[in-house]
Amino acid sequence: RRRKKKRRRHRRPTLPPRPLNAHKKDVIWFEESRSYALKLSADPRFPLRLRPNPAQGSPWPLPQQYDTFEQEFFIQPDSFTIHAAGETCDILRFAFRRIRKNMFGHGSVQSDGYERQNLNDKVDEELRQLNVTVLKPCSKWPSLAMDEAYDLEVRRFGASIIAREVWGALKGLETFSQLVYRSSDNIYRIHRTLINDFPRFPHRGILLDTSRHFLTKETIIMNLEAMAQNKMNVFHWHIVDDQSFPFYSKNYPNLTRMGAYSKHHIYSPADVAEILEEARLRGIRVIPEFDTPGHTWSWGLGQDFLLTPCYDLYTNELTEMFGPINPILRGTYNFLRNFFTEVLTVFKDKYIHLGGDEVPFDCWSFNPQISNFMKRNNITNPRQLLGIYEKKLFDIINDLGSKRATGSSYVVWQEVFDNGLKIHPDTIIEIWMGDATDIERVTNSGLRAIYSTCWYLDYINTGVDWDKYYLCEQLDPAVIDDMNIKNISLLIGGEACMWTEYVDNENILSRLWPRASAAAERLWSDKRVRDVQAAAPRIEMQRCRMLATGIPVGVLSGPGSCPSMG
Ligand code: CP6
Repeated sequence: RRRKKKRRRHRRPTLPPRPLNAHKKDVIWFEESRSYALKLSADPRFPLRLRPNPAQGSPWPLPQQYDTFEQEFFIQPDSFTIHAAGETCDILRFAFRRIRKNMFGHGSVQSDGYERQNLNDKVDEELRQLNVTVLKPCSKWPSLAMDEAYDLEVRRFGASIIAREVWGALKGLETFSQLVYRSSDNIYRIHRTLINDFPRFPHRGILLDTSRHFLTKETIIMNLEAMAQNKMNVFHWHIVDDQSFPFYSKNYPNLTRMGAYSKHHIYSPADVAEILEEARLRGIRVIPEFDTPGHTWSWGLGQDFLLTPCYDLYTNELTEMFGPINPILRGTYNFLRNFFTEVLTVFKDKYIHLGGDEVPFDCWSFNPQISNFMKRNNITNPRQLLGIYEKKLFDIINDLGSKRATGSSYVVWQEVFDNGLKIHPDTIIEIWMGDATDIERVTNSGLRAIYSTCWYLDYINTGVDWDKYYLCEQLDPAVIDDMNIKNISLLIGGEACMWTEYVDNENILSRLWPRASAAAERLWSDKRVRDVQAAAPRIEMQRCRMLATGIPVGVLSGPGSCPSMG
C-alpha cells in the first residue's frame, strides 16, 4: 500500500512552480549527503580493475544542497529525451544538444574486456525524460545580475530542472549530465537525486592573456567549454598587452597591423563575434581588458605620440624607449574616446576591464614635458598624474556608457584603488597581490572586489597543487570571517589567471585544467565545503569527464586511470 501511495505522488511529470531555495534554511544537505556510488565502489573486495572511480556520478562543483539515494535508473540514449516545459530559446536548445553530446556522444562505446555484473544490479527502471522548466523569458546576454539558481530532481517517471532564468537551467543541465555515468557493464546509470543549487559568488572567472602568446579561436572556445563544465561564468580576456596587439580595431587598423605578431595572429571582428556567441550560449560573460596606461608598448607601434618617450635618468637625453601612455596630450584622450567607442560596441557586457596595474612612473618623471606639466599644475607625485589620467578615462567610459542599453562600468586592478584615486562607486576592484585584509579594505570603502591572488595558475609547482587552489586560505571562513568586513556581499567572486609568458596553444589548457576546477568549486559551493580528502575522488572524476569531452586536461595528482567513459 505504501508503494502505491508513493507512485501517485510522483506521477506529475513536472514540478509545479515553487520558490527556489525553499528548503535552504532547513538542512545543510551537503554535510548529510551520502553518495551510494561513492560507498559501493570504494569496496576493497573488488580488484582494482573492477572498481569504478568512487566518484562516478558525483557532480563538480558540489551543489549547495545535494542528496543521492540508493535507487538507480538506467538510461538509453536512443529513448532519452530532454523537453523544455517552460520558456525556451536558442540558449536552451544549444544547451540540450551540448549536454546530450557530453553525456553520450564523445568517443566510441567499446567493450574493454572487463565487463561484469554490476554489484548494484537492481536497476530495472528506465529514466526516459528530463523536463526543463524556465520561468522567465530568456534574456539575450548573461550579466553580473543573472540568476543561476536551479532545482533538480531525478526520480521515477522522469527528471526535472526548474529555474527562474535560463542561466539556472544551464547550470542544472550541467549538473544532470555529471550525474549520469557509465558503469563497466556499459550501461548509463543515474541515482535518484535531489538538488537545490545556487552559486556562492556571482563572478567566477578565468583570465586568458592573448598578448604574450596568441591563442587560437579554437583554444579559446575549448576553454569556454571547460569553463561551462565547471560552472564558471566570466571570461576575462586580457586581449592586448606590451608584447602584441591581436585585437583588430576598425577605427585604428594600424594598431593591429603594426602591433600584432603577424597577420596570422589577429582576432578579426568575425572571430570576436564568434567567441562572444560561444560564450553567450554557455552563459559566460566576456569582459575584455584593455590595460592602460601601463602594459601598452605594442599600442605605440601603430599609434604615434600615444606613449611617453623616455629620457635617460643621468644624461637627460631622449632614449628610444617608450613608457606608459602619455597623460598630458589632448590627442591621447581623443584617441581613447574613439578607440573605446568601438570597444563598447563590439563587446556586449556592461563591464570592461581598464587595467591600471604596474604603471612605471620613472618614464613620466624624467620626461621634461611631463615634469613641466606637473610643475605648472602643482603636481608633486606622479601618482596624481595617474589620477588625472584615470579620471579622464573613467569619464570617457561613463559618457560612452550613457549611449549603451546596458550602460557601462569597469573593473580595474587593485593599484588603482591602492593609489587612492577617486573611483566611481560602480567600479569593481580586482585584487591580485593582496590577502583578506585587502578584501576588507576594498569592501569597507564601499566598492566591490574580485579576488585572484589565490589562483595564479601560470605559476607551476612540483607534484600535487590543486589542494592549495582548492583551499585558498585567504577565503577560509576562519580567516575571512575574522576580518572586520561590513558587507561581505561586496566580495563578488574571484578569477583564476593564466598569463601566457610561458604557455601557448599547445599546453595552456592542460596547465589550466583541472587545476582551475579547484577554484571553480571554491567559488560556487558553500564556504564550508573544504574537505580535500572528500574532494579528491570527485575532482579526479571531473577531470575524467572533461577528458571524455575532448579537453586536453593535465594530470591532477599522480598515477591513476579514468573509467571507460563511452
Ligand atoms: N601582466 C599584466 C602580467 C601581470 C599583471 N598584469 C602579472 C604580474 C605578476 C604575476 C603574474 C602576472 N604578467 N598586464 C599583474 C596583474 Cl606573478
